[in-house]
Amino acid sequence: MTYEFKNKPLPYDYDSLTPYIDEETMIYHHDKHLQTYVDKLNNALKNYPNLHSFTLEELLTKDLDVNPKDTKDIINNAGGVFNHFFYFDQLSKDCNQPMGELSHKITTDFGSMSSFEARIKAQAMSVFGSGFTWLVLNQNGDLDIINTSNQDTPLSGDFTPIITIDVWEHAYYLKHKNNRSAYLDDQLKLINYEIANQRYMAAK
Ligand code: MN3
Repeated sequence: MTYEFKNKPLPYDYDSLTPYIDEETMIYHHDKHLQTYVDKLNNALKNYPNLHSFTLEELLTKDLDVNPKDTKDIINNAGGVFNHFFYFDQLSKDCNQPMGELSHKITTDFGSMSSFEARIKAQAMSVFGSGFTWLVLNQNGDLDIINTSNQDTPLSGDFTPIITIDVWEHAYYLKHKNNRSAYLDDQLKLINYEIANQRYMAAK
């Protein structure tokens, strides 16, 4: 996908993640928050036809030939779109068991599935302000858990993302209020490990 960017429909119904994430949260998160990043990104790119053939990944990793005052606007909003596509694509109630080679790799690198879940939850609890927590593959071919701030992505570093958790309050405040811990427990029941395994196989 390149300019002009469009919001992707969710690959499932807005209410299909209940009771872990409620329908209203999904409607606001996808139709309002994500749509705003899409609109702002298109607006920021409007006057840069030299960037209209760039994918999100290219916008986020290449040196952009733009007026320096516009760089942040483009990067922040491209990050917002990338992060949310990545997040929404991997949510499901039905594929919550680790599978394939990723399952073995999680056990090898973290000891067990439960210690992996404890690690990623603790990392997400430690996000100060707004951001995302990621399971990534690092350059040594090992799994790592990292945080990014605001709408930064792991793409600019030396990582390939496998799983992400949106830790912005807009991802959970309507249902879980200020209880991030309860949100994360619910979130861990929604990881689509079929998608995660596909991402891992493509990355390694
Ligand atoms: Mn979000």
